[in-house]
Amino acid sequence: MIKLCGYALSNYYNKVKFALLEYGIPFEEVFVEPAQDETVLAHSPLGKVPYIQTDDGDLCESQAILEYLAARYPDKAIFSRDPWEAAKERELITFIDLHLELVARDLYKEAFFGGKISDGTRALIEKRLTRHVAGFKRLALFGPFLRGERFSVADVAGYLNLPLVGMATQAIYGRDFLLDAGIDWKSYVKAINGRPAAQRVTGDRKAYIASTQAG
Ligand SMILES: N[C@@H](CCC(=O)N[C@@H](CS)C(=O)NCC(=O)O)C(=O)O
Repeated sequence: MIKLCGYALSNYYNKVKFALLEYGIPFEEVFVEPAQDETVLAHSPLGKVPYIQTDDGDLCESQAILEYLAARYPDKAIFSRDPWEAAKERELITFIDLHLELVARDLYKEAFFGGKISDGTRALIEKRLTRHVAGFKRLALFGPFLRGERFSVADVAGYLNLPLVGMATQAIYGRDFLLDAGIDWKSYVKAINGRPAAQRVTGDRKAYIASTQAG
């Protein structure tokens, strides 16, 4: 059985976990925190989570993992069977993970972890995100899902990453760049919250946060 290694605070761990649950692929979770030591580096070359362990070996990078799962379990139809639709799902995931979340990530140190970012970083990220949010708005349908009426794998990335972009920009700039651009990510998240896979992922994240605060 696939072992999913990482922890419930990680949005990319949760992206893979959501997909495994949503598409009914059996897996077990192994608690691993990111680290620059050999215990993690031996499995995930940058010391990041998530990674999976399979009979063939280790695999990191959440999108590579989703692509592997899609190829390994074709009957689960993780991506749409229609090639165009599947490509549009991949396009959206790239926008969310690369053009939005990865850019906003440079804000997290100050937005979520009590650190400080430089004025240069603040200005650079504002410029980049403003352009990328506008581009994403042209692409995403929000009907209510990213591709329209039907939930797709793109919504797995959207559910986990759009709130981080909204909350981080709110914390640093005093305005939520997504809401400001007319992207109502809060209603979008609500539309997905009812899914059992989303409930499990969100419940586990909250339980993890509560356990760290208690201890
Ligand atoms: N592109 C990677 C990103 C993974 C990632 O950044 N994971 C974070 C946790 S959410 C991590 O391990 N950070 C530790 C580090 O960057 O050293 C993916 O899609 O899996």
